[in-house]
Amino acid sequence: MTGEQKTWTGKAIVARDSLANKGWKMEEVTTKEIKEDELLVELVASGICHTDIMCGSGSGNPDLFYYPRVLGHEGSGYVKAVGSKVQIAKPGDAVLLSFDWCGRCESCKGGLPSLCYESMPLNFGNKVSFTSAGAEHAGDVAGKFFGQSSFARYSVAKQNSVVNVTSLVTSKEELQTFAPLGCGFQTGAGTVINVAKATPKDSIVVLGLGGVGLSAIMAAKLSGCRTIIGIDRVDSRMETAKSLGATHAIDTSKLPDGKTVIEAVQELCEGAGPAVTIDTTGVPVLVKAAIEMTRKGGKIIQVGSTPPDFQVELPAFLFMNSGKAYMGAIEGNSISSDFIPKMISWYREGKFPFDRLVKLMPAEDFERGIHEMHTGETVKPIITWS
Ligand code: CXF
Ligand code: ZN
Repeated sequence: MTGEQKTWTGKAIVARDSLANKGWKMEEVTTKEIKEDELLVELVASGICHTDIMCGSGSGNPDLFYYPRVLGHEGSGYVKAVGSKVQIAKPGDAVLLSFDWCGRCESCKGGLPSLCYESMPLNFGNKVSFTSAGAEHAGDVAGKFFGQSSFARYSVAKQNSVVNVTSLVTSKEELQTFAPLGCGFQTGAGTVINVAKATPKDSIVVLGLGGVGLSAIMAAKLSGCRTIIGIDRVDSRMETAKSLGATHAIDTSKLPDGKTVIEAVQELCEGAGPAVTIDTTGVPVLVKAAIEMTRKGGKIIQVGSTPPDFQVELPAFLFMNSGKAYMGAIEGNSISSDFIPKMISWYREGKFPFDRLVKLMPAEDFERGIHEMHTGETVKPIITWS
């Protein structure tokens, strides 16, 4: 490890119980010493993603829901110290946090680190990164969610979850705005570009117009898709989708009497349906509709987290005859160190204006950010640490 200082103390959002039980608290924690393949990052900002809320909201499955822990997996900051085997960054470098991958498994070796057998999807975290000094709660606190746990002023990050953007950012303020690139924006854009490989010949439907869905809309526009349909039930998001390139927006709360969302979509797509349908909602009724509305030979890509026990039932014979493919994708099949620089260059060219989706607020206001994300007032809350 380079540098003298071995541990850092600062604020973190510690989930001691589920969010619904008001179990997320701002506390002072001290980082554990970094290992040879880890970095100590001073966060300047963290994006809030639904996966943080999902993993910090439940109980029952101890692999998924355990406390106390620091969540957060979208983040940006500056490196304070690096372990002896870290090659990707040095103290002072600007970095974005994304997801961890092992580099040894068949997925990683095959260029699909987001499908890492060791680190993803739900085997992240559960490793101690912090100690809390608070008299009320002294003791160890888990970190390394997605390899890093970004909801802290100082955090320990596995080297593979870190992307060096020193040469790509111009200021601390810009670095703060870039915080969500490592998950939400990469997931939406990567699903269209890397998974669907959408082209101008394709019509595309995106269900759910949050950070992931609206990034998918921007990427569909970037890919020249001929018909781009956004579906949601929050008015302002419909407008945002259109201003980002959607050719149509469907408000499911305002469908004319008797018309289903499936009919509404198919009417806009030559009666046959879209070639690509991306579900970012995880809402069972919409997942079923997504599969049905898609044209023969089309792809349905599941990106939103459904309730864990929800099962999709398919009539196998008819489904075979439809030639459709229902598939899952995580993080848009992205290799973050390639895809994040690409998103930044599209942003610079005005083709991926993700800054229009974010709202910055002090880390102490995290509950407001979560609330505004749920009501639809804010697409992507970013909490700032300094
Ligand atoms: C997650 C969705 C749940 C599985 C891991 C990846 N994506 C973004 O947060
Ligand atoms: Zn996420």
